[in-house]
Amino acid sequence: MRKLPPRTRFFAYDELATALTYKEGASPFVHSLNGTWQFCYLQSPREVPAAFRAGDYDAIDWQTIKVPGHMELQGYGKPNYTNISLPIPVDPAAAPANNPTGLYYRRFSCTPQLARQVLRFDGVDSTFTVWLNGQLVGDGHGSRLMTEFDVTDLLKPGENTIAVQVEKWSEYSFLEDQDQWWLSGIFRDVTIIDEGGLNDLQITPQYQEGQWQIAVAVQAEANAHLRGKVYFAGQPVAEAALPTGTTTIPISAPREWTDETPNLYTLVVADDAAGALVPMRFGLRQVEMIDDQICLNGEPVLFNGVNRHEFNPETGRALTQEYILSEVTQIKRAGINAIRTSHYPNTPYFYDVCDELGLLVIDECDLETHGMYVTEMPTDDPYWQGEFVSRAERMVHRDFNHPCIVIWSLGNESDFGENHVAEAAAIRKLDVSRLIHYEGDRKTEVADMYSTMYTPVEDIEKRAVKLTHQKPHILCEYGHAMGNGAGSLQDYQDVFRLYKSVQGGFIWEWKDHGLKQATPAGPQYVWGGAFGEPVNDGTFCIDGLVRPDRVPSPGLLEYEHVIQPFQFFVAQNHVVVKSLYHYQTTRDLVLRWQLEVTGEKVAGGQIALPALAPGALSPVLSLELPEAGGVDAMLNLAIETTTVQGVFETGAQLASQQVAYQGLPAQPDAAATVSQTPAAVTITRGPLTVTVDRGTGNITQLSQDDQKVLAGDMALTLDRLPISNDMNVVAERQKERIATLFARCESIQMTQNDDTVMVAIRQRIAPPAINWGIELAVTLWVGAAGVTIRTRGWFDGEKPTEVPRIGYQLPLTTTVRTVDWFGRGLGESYPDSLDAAPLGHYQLNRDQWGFPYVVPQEAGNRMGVRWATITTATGPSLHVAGLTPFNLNVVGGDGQPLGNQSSDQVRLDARVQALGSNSCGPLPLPRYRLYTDPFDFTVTLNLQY
Ligand code: IPT
Repeated sequence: MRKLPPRTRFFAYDELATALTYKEGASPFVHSLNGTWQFCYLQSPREVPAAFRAGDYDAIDWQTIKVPGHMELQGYGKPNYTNISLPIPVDPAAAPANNPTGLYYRRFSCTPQLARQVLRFDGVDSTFTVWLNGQLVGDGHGSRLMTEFDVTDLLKPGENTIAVQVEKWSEYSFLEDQDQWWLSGIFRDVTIIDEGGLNDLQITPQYQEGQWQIAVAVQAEANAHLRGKVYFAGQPVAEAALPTGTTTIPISAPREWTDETPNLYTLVVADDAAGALVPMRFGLRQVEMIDDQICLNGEPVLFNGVNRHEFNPETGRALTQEYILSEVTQIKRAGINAIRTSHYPNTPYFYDVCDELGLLVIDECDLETHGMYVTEMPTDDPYWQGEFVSRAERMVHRDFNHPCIVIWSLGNESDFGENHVAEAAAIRKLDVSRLIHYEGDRKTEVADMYSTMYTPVEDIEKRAVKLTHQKPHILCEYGHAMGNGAGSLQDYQDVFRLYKSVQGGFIWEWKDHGLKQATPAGPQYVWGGAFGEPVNDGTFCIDGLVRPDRVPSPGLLEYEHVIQPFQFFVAQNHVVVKSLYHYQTTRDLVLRWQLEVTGEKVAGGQIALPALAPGALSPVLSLELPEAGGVDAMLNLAIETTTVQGVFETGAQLASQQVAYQGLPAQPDAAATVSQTPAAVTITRGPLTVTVDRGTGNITQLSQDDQKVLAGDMALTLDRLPISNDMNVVAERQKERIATLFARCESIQMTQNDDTVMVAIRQRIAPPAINWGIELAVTLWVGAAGVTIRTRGWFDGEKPTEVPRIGYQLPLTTTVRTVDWFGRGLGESYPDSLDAAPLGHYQLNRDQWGFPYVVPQEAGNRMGVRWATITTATGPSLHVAGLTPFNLNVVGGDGQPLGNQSSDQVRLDARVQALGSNSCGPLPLPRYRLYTDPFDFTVTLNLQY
């Protein structure tokens, strides 16, 4: 058999220095057959002249073609773009009678130097037959897979000839119906390689009992004596003899590979008898499921990914190394950490770049049968099983050693059936060190993760909260970036960050695949139909984050901002930066800031950021801000590099954020102290003390010089007394159990400087018995302004559609005496009843606050409040300021309208429900209703005498 079984793709070198460069062009054992070939374009294989098969090449009337390249982009036939539909009859038993066929031929000289010569095709679309010096070598298929032939006995020293016949359509076209241009020909490298005694090499990194090692599986000629030496940064770090079979080599002082720390080792296999050195790079990284999460080196992964087709607007899927390097660099610079090779194994060099730059790859099998749905999918048909399996095996063998590949994908859009089950089994037999993905496997029978496409945010949330023990969810496609789009990327990212069972996704897609064409109006990018194709899918190939020329669209800028690796927490002049990295400790970064009032810069500066461990908060950083803020004052923050870091130049911006700036409080500096017990965190600053319960995450006490203000938790609540116009919805509300919510603290993180403390709390609030809840991200600042609380919340599960209010309830130890406020007044206001309540500065005593409805019910809300001072019968008064207008109300401690209660409750609400007149008329108009959308509000509380 001349055709070699699938194996790892490797090259031999004659010197260590060139072997370590990993540049195949530097090896004397690599003979590229790329370049200009003679070419003859025919309408069908039936037209192939007998002279060609007889090896009489001079008898043929040749034109020329560039290899690698596509026939259709060099004047031979036309491109055709389809997404799902097949442009030929859906009949795999017969290729169409009109089946464009290209005959390729060239002379080359090559002097064999080592024991064996292998002819390697990296990609030919869709089937081919090859002859060397007029002798039949064999045939190949699997357009995006490698095919190798042993040609040792056919090559002659000096001049040789090679001839290849390529057919555009074959039965395999039905398995290669990806959403792309149909482009055929020899579109990847053709090479003859000299080889010594090594036949195959698989390196599996293993982490066991705190120690890294590699398992090196070698297949070699019987008489070969191979030695392996491991290099890191050019220096040898380990070595071992490599007999056929598996040898384990421990690696001491390990430098792990992750997408953030792409440390690469090179194993150089020396075959002294042959005088050949085979370098193979690897990375120390372990992919595994821990606690139902996809983990890399023990840490859960969040995929901030893109789907990437191989595409160049002039050369189609024939890409140069320079083009691949600059494109993957652009992807990495955007902060993207993962690529799905939609929907086929890529040009081999792509994985070298991902190994070097640090990108997590889902390597997808060259398999999509989408268009066959009109007849019958081949998924369960035994006829196709061998082909399904061998495609997967060829991918895994070829790409086995790349650390960047963390997941194998069985293919795309091919339903799910027995042939996928066989495919997955074949992959697991070859490689237990990676996970398996297949979106069509909805019940995750063989896939390690639940993968979906374009799932609405609400549906992701519903599953996320359903079960603790379930396979993780990833979105292999979402955010359809066709034209102007995609929207809601931040909404997706919030959900990815909130729920541990959701591990991110991959935008569809990286780039527009518009072909560049000369038109009377000059060169233009064209889409399906531009070549008169009767079956085409129009503009569905123009759906990327960048244009065909890789100019970023606004969609990419949005995505970059949404996935940026830092989060900013800000209160007044204080900033805390959180690192969202998983593996790297930051270095050489500055926080640059600028204050703008009505868009004009009034102050600015920069602060060096201390090194931040993964996931860590910075200390509280104080900015030298002017005292005055106001509604038009905006603080712009950015994090920049001060040295070259990987793909980032000095001065590169890694993250940015804008926040409103309200000005500085007048209070003096004071020392802040934190005391912690297993039950609570207590922060004291000057006379103010704030206590947070570690179990619930709620503030349980606010006190001034030991005078306690709260009689119970300051909890986020949703209920209020029903009004008469609620009479028809009360029963429903009871079923939703909004009045009895349980709070649970999921995490609490703290940071501080001398006079300010920040606490970041994650909470979950949920009713008993039924399936919905609210995820809360609360940041609490104790500083000169008092306690600033930013609360962001997301409803999830089978959530109620509407709720009566969303906000904090502060049960006081005493009663309210007076309320002084700036907001709507003098009387109460609700979203659909506020015309008689203009904004102003008002003051009322407790007995004037709520309207005494004859039937007791909700009353007294004031909308649009900017600040309020609430004095009490005994103890300190409470001052509240909102970053944006909030709702204020005072009711009795028992939740009833104010009367003769002995203590009261203050409510600070983000939003309240409207009134309507549904007791005998309509519900509130939709535009006034309080839907259970995500919310975000900030209030600052201070106590004073
Ligand atoms: C999905 C395909 O997987 C992808 O290749 C692309 O065609 C995308 O649609 C549309 O641009 S499949 C679709 C049926 C959701």
